[in-house]
Amino acid sequence: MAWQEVNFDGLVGPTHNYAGLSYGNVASASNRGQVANPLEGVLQGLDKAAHLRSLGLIQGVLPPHDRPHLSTLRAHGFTGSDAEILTEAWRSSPALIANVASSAAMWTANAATISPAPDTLDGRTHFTPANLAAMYHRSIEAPTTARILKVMFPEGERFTHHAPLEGGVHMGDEGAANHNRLCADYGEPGVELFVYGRGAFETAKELTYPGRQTMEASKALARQHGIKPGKALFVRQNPAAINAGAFHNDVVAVNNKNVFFYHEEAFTEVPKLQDTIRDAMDGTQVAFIEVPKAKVPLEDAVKSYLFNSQLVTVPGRKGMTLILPSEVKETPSTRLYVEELIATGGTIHHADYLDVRQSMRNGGGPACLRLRVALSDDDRAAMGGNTILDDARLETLRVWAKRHYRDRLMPDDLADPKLMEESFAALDELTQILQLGSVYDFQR
Ligand code: SUG
Repeated sequence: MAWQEVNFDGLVGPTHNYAGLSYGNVASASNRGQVANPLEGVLQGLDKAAHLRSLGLIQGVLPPHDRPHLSTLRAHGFTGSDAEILTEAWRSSPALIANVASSAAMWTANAATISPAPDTLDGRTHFTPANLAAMYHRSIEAPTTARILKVMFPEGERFTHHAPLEGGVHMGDEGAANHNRLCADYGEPGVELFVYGRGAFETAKELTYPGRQTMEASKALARQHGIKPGKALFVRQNPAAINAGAFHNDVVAVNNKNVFFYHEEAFTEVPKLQDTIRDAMDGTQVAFIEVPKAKVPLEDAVKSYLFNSQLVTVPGRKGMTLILPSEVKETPSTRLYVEELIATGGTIHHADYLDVRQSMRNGGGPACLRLRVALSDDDRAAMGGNTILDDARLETLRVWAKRHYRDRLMPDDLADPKLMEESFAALDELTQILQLGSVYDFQR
């Protein structure tokens, strides 16, 4: 049976803006208050998806969430019509509106942690939506994510869904952005590497920025997914990386199959980590590509998002391919490093650069925008909805975006009831295109 890694890219939402909501995320803080262009953002994302498809990879999408999130405002005691709720909440707290109107669900690497069937004791693919407890604007994502994933991967003999972890920031879980899966091939049993920022019950004095994921949360995920004995590994992210702005591990490390590409300072005890991974891999060779700080300082890794690239196996292409944000080319140290990497002709043979600047300005690179799911052909046949792209669906989504999205948005525009109406109309139509049913609160 053929297995593939399918990337599900989050569509940039109609309320995409720069509100500076994520403390510890350098790009989010420094672009606060800039003019955003949601239309350009969604089209850049679709171009990325189209590029991966043109390489022969299977590409899906995940829809934006309904924003402003009126259910959250109702839960805060606001009453009346939708427009009255929005107006009154804005009068009471523009910051609350910025949070409940964020389009942050587009970074689907944070949507969930997924353990594919070959890794689990019951032979099913396990999904846990991330609680994203660390940031208020993201902590409201999980219920909608859960609903969407359940439509796409129906509960049953192939797929099973867990509730997001309870326990607030103590059980902070940021999903696949802190999770790597090493394997010989996608359908072979893998080793799952969970990366956390801090212990749930410690005061992490060495952190100046939040360690969003806790060790206890990572361990709970591995337990509830029933990962085979010895195949779940746990490693702490280097506090220096978090303090430099690597708020998720996928800002300093990425892997594909048996290749692990990471910055020298991503973890504290790299030799020990390599040994642990080698032992767990039971003879499958692992290629560790460690990028030295002498060549790429941590600051440049964070600024350029070198490691927030997608590392993919392209049918018919020798070696692996990095899908990189254009910022890597514009940062001298990372441009040079990638040139050298390709020239040595080791494991990674190709570098494709893409423009996802609308997302990058909020700290979301190519890898943040995608949720990876290893699926067999039979798994894909069992999926619900219609979220896998072909050329026609890509074109439909482009036309849909051009009809509904604005090309200019400032944080103050989030108070506009017309923007809310436009967004809900766009999403209502999108659920029909993607055949997802009524997944949004405003449809229920
Ligand atoms: O959670 N930015 C997101 C970026 C997420 C990137 N994802 C991964 N690394 N996988 C975050 O910090 C900024 C929103 C704003 O400031 O308007 C934001 O939420």
